[in-house]
Amino acid sequence: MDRLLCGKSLLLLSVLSAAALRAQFPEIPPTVLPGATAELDDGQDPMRVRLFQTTTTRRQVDLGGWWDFVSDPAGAGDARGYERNFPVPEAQLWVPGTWNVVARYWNYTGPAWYRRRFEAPAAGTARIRFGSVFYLSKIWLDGRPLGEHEGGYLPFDYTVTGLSKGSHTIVVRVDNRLTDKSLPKKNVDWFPYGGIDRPVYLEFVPDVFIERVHAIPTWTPPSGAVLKTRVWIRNLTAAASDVAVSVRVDGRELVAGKRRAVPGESIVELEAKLPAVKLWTPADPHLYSAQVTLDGGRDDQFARFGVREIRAEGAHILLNGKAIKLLGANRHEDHPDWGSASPPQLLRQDVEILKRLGVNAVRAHYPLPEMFMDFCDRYGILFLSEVPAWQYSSTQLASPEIQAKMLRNFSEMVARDMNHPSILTWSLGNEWPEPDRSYDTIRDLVARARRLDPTRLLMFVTGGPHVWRVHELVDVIAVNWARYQWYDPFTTLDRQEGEKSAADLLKIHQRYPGKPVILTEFGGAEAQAGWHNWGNVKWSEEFQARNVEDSALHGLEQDWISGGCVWQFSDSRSAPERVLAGRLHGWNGKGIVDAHRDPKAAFYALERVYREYCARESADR
Ligand code: ADA
Repeated sequence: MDRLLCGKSLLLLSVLSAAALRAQFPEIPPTVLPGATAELDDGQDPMRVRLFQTTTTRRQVDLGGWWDFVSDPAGAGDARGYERNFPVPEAQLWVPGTWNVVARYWNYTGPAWYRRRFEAPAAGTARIRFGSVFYLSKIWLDGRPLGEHEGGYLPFDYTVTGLSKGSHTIVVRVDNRLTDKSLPKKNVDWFPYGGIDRPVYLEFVPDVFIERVHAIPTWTPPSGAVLKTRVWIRNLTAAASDVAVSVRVDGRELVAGKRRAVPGESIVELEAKLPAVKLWTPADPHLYSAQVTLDGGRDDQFARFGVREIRAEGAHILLNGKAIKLLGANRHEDHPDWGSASPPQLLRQDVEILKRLGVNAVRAHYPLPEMFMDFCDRYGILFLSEVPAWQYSSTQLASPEIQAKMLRNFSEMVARDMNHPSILTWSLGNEWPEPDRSYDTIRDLVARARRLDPTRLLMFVTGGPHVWRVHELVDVIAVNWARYQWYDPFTTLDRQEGEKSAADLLKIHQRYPGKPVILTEFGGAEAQAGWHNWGNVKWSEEFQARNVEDSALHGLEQDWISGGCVWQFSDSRSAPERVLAGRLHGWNGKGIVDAHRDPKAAFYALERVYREYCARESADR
C-alpha cells in the first residue's frame, strides 16, 4: 500500500514537474508548428536535395512534381511494354512521394509504373539522378532502357549522351516487395513505402566532369588541419586529357594542379594545410565549404565539411579529445501524410524538435535523406548510420548474395555521406539473433567495411545485454537495451527485473573493459498517445515515460556507457505482414512523440533527463 502511495506521489510529482518544464521551455521555434512553411536558411539548392548550393556551372531540371501512375498487381506491364505504351493512368502522384500514403494504395506492395514528360532546355550530355527509389526499379528514357537498381535510401544516376533539346518521356517501374534476400528483408519492423521517394532531377554535364568529391580533413592539434580532397572525374571521351583541378575553401583558393583524366573514371587527390581552423562541435558546429572546379569553370561541385576528430580510447568515445555521452534518439523516415518522403519542412521540424529535446545524436536503421544529414551538420547533431541489415539470421548472413548487397550498400552510404562531420559511426546492421554463429562472416564484413572508411568508428548493433564473442571485432559495442522487457506480457516496472537487466549489461563491460559501450536503443515501451493511467500500466504514457527515464538515466550514470538513443523518436508504421502482440494497430508505438509529432509524457521526461545532464556537465566544467 505504502509502495503504491509512494508510486502515486512520484507519478504526481513527475506530472507536475513535466508541467513546470513546459513552463520553463515555452519557446518552440515557430517552424516546429505543424504546417509552417519554413524558409530553409541555406536553401539555395533549387533541387531541394541539399541545404547548400551544389554547383554554379550545371544547368538543372527538377523532375519532381506530378507523375502519371498505374499499379500493376498482375505484373502485366512488362509484357505489354508499358515503357512505350503507358496505359491510362489510375492517378497522378507527387514525386518525391510514396503511393502508400494514398488511400487506394495504402497497403499495396507490388509493381507499379510512373511516367513523366519533360522538356530538355538544351541538347547535350545529362545525368539523371534519383535520390532513392524503393525498392527495385527499372528506368526507360523515351522507351530505351537506362538501367535497373536495387535498394532504397541511397542515390543512383544514369548519364545520357546526346540528349536532344525538347520533349522527352521517362518511365520508371518500381516494385516494393521485399524477400528473404532483400536489404532490408521482408517483414522488417518498418513500412516498405513504395515509390520514387526522394528528389529526382536532371543536370547537364560536360564530357569530362566531376562525379563526386570527398573533402577529408585531419585535425592537427591545437589549431591546424590538413585537407585531403579526393575527386572522382568521369571522362566520357575516348582520349585521356589533362585537367586543371582547383579547390577553394570558403571562397579562397587552397590548392590547384593539373591531373590526368583517363577515359572512364579517374580518382585524383589534392592535399593542403588549412591554417587556424575552427573545430566542429555539437555546441558550435562550424562548417567549411569546398568548391572543386575543373579547367577554371568547365564544371564545379561544392562539398561541406567540418574539422573534428573522433576516436575510441578505452571505454570512451572521444570527440576532439574529450569524452562524449550520446543524448540520442532513433528516427524512422515516416509520417502519416508523407510516409518515407519527408518534405524539407518536415525534416527541419524534426531536427528542431530533437534539438528542443536536448539531443546531440540521432541513429537510423538506414541512411536518412541528404538534407537531414545537412541539418545534423548545421545543428551539431552526431549521426549513427546503418546498413538496413535488420535481424538477418545466420543462414541469411552466410549468403554471398546478401553479403554482397550489404557491402554495396555500405560503400554507397560512405560514398554519399563521407563529408558529413556529423557521422560518428557506421553500423553494418542490427540485431542478428545469433551473431557468434556468423563470427567469420562478420569478421570479414568488418574488415572490408573498414577499408572503405578507416576514419569512422565501426560497429554493428546487438539486441539485448548478451556477452558475444563478436563484440571483440568492433570499435564500439552497440547494445539495444531496455531496463524492462516490453514484449514480456507481464512487464511491470519491477525493480528486480530492472536490476537483473542492468547486471547483465554490466557483464559486457566486464568482459570488454577496453571498449566503449553505447545503448543504441533504450526505453522501448509503447504508449497510446493521450492514454493516461496512474499505475504502472502498460500502454499508458506514464508507463512509457518511467521506462524511458529509467533507461536513459542508467546509460548516463555509468561511466563506461557512452550514452545512447531512445527507441524511438516518433511512432512509425510497421510492415503490413507484421502482426505482433504488443503493437498498436500495426504501428510501432514506441515514439516519444506520436506519428504527427505531438509529444507524449516520455518526451518531457527525457527532455528533463537530457537537460539536467547538460546542466550538470557544464557546471562541472
Ligand atoms: C528492436 C529493433 C527496432 C524495433 C524494436 C521494437 O530493437 O531494432 O527496429 O523493432 O526492436 O520496437 O521492438
